[in-house]
Amino acid sequence: MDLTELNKQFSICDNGTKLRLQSGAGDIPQVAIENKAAAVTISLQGAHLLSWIPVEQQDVIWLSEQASFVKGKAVRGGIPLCWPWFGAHGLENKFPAHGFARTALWQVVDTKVLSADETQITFQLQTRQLENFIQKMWPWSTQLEYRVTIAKILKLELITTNLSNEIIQIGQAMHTYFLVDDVHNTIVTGLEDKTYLDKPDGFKPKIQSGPIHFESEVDRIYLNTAERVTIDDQKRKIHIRKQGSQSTVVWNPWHDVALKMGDLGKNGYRKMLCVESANAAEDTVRISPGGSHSLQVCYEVVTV
Ligand code: TA6
Repeated sequence: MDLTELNKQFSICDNGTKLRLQSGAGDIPQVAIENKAAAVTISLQGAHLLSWIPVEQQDVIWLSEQASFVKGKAVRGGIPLCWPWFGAHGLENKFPAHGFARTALWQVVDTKVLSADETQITFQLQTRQLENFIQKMWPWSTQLEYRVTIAKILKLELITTNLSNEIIQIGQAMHTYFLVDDVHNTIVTGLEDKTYLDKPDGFKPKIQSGPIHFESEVDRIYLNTAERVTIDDQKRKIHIRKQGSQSTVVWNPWHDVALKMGDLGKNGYRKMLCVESANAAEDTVRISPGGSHSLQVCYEVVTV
């Protein structure tokens, strides 16, 4: 990827807005964007957002101090895009967990200044252009467009367009790792009384009683959940609103699982919490030939 050429086409330097493509860790290209309201860094591998810092805030996104930046390897933290399946593949256990979009190299196709405090960048991934081994896992020609609007409220939209002649079925998630002050003192509201599938207990269905507290491993898919969810770590609240998603995943591996995973960093589990806007479990999306599906998510931070 020729960064000079990309910068000629897409860089911005305009009255407080700066957008620049640069070489990131592991020599993986990334884009840094800054305007009057916020700053982000997004890796082109996976169109993976690594950081979102609204003005006068600390980062809203957690990135492991032990995250490895290696071509073709998923990064621990940030906002991985799980697509075209969520979790383990339904039939083939050799296929990578959470699909292949998070490790593929995406193209930048558009950058725009919407105002002094709102900048938009669009990434694209065409499955037809990917390596043969990926096309064997996913033989349907599909286009993904990921539009990120950097502002006081971060807006993310992932549009899947089916370019094949068959109906396709996808699962997906914005597998966002939020930075929390301490997960022990953090609660999640908005999922009360909802049914969830409890992964550590063999995906047994259970009912959520009250807000979610974190005292041990939590790995759950909440079903039929389209409403606003809030993370409250006693220092700030993060509101999550979404469209095109009927399931919400809440995950913290806790101490022992984190230790086995090996890339969460010392006590990293205390500082991270994944609340994922998903199409997971029974909530898969069927898209007709020529049709599209849009998953939209926005994050807003309110200081307590
Ligand atoms: O979204 C929760 C989850 O599916 C967990 O079960 C957990 O293992 C996690 O994602 C991380 O997956 P990864 O493939 O990134 O190691």
